[in-house]
Amino acid sequence: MTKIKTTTMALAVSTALTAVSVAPALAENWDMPMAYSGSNFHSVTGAEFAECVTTGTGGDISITTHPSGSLFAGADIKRAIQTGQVPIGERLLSGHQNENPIFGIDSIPFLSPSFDDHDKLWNAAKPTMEEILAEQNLTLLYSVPWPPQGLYFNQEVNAVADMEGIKFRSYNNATARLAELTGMLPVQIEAAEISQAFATGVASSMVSSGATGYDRKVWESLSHFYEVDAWLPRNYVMVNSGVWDGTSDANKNVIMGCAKLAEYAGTWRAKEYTGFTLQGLRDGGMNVQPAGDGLMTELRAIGETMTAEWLEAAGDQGKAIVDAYRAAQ
Ligand code: PCA
Repeated sequence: MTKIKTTTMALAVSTALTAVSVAPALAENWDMPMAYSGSNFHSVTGAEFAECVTTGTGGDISITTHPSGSLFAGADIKRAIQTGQVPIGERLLSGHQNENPIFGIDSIPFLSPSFDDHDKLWNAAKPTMEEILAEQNLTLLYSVPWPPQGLYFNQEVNAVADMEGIKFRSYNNATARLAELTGMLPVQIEAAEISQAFATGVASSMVSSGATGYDRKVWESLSHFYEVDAWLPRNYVMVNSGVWDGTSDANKNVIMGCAKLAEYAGTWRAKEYTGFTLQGLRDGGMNVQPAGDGLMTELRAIGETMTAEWLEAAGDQGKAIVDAYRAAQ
């Protein structure tokens, strides 16, 4: 009798356990803060990624994007993911170069000025970047470059001497350093705030892509864009590693598949958007042209100084990435 009872109970317990293990996981909603405007190609790519995950996991995980820094301002997004305030988000990682110089690998002037070069730099840097992020409780899902960076002004500029004393909007350490080395006055401002900053005279120049100038309609305040192709910074979509570890293998596979698609589509858009947005600046009334030879020579010399400074700060780890990149060229 006792034996039967035990067996019955064991059966009941194992049935209950089976029932638990096959029960559908509770549907989760992941809020995904993003720093740039909803119409920006990174945000469009992020929204498609979110939809892909929501559909692909059968609604187990639905992702809601929050562009324009509406949930967290750009500068706060990384910390919010690290500390689990949100499970996932997108950030321009070079904005955190003061935590680790390696985060600034994509903002070294003239090191990798084209999409093809930049791809090689990214391949060389990716394993180290993933390790550093893992130490910070972050798992990298995908990363998409911005179009090449050029200089915006509200006047004609033919030489570094013409920049003296101009208020310059910066978005990371490298851009602030560029301002210092050209005699300008850096003020750090998120992209979401720049239309207002230019309209009110808080700044009247910046280095950025045609994409950001176009998204923020900067022709309302600025007159010139000089194509410099200084570097291509990247945005990164990261997930909190604890959340990631708690995600089923099946759902991880779906998310990684969606991430690959997003990286491909986002990179393609960045390339397409380069010409499209420069034309948009022209249509807005701006003078858009390559920087003159004299200015480029001066900027290249500044680039060499900044490359040396970065290599010094980033030590062996940084040198290994740059060596691997140069070997792949
Ligand atoms: N736009 C972003 C970063 C690089 C870019 O092209 C910005 O200006 O904030």
